[in-house]
Amino acid sequence: MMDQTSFGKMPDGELVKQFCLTNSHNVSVEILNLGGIIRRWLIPKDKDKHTDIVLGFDTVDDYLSDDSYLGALIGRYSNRISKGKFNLKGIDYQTDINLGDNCLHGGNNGFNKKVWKSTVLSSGDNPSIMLQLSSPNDDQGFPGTLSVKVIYTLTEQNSLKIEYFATTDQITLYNPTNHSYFNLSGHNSGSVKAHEVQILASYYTPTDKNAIPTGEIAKVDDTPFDLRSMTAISQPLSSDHQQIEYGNGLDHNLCLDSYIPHSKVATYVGKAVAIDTAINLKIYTSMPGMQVFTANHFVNKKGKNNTDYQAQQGVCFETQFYPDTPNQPYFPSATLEKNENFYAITVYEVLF
Ligand code: G6D
Repeated sequence: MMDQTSFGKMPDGELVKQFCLTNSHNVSVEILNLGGIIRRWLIPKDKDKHTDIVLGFDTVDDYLSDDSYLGALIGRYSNRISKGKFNLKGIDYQTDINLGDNCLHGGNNGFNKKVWKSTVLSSGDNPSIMLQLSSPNDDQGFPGTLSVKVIYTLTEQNSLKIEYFATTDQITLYNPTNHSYFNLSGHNSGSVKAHEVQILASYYTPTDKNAIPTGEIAKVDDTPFDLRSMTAISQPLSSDHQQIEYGNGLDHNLCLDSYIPHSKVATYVGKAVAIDTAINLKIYTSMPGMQVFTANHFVNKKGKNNTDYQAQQGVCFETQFYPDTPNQPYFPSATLEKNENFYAITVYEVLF
């Protein structure tokens, strides 16, 4: 089922629409055409009650003034590019700088702040919405006109499928993700420290104190990033490992063991479980990396239903290419060639 409502207006008056996708098990996902934001994800509980498993806001202004990308589609480049600089085929580029002296999540006016063209693809079983965006040449300093399409589908197996498509008229970078903050006990239930997680990654990319990768692809063995067996999030968060100190918690890219270049198949890469609600989230993707981030900087962030979000109130599983890839020759390439057809898929399956 698909229900379309008005969510609000942009400063220039453009309408922001909300699409509520509901399946036959009464799971609902609310998606905005602003930034492709996942605003609510409702898991049925008792009669007429539900658990909302993602953090979010209640107004357009809250989303436009947010610096944490709650629920948003990210582009052109998820995570960081060191000093916003990179070179493609001998040409140097400089992107917008919006975090220290680096570029984060495609610059200050990234895809999360854009109103995407929206088309309902299916309003019956497996409700589906297509969002499209044309990013012009030199948008935030990135080369080429990039035509992007993202299709969200809520399946009868309680999975949200996110498919990314893109083409460009000249060589560029493209590294998309969705930046949802999950709390499987409920967005307003406090810390996710008691969640248990598993991530099938034998390596990770250590960073400097500004979250820029050193270039090393390091083994997770004997580090807080070894999440290959179910681990309470509190465990890595309580580590005195230098990388945890740099991130002020978990805020690192894990190198997924399943990655096969140019694969179009979403492979199981991990899961999270809330012990109190027994809600499970399984993650599948075709992408090479996943930034695991525990909202370490939140302080009284006013969210939905007047909830104050604090540090570690959500956990992100941002499937993506590695950070700063254009400057790291040994990282899987995030370069998109002229007229190449980009495709990536991530699936979040909820069991309850
Ligand atoms: C912080 O380092 C983190 C990023 O990974 C995250 O995406 C952002 O907050 C919202 O900068």
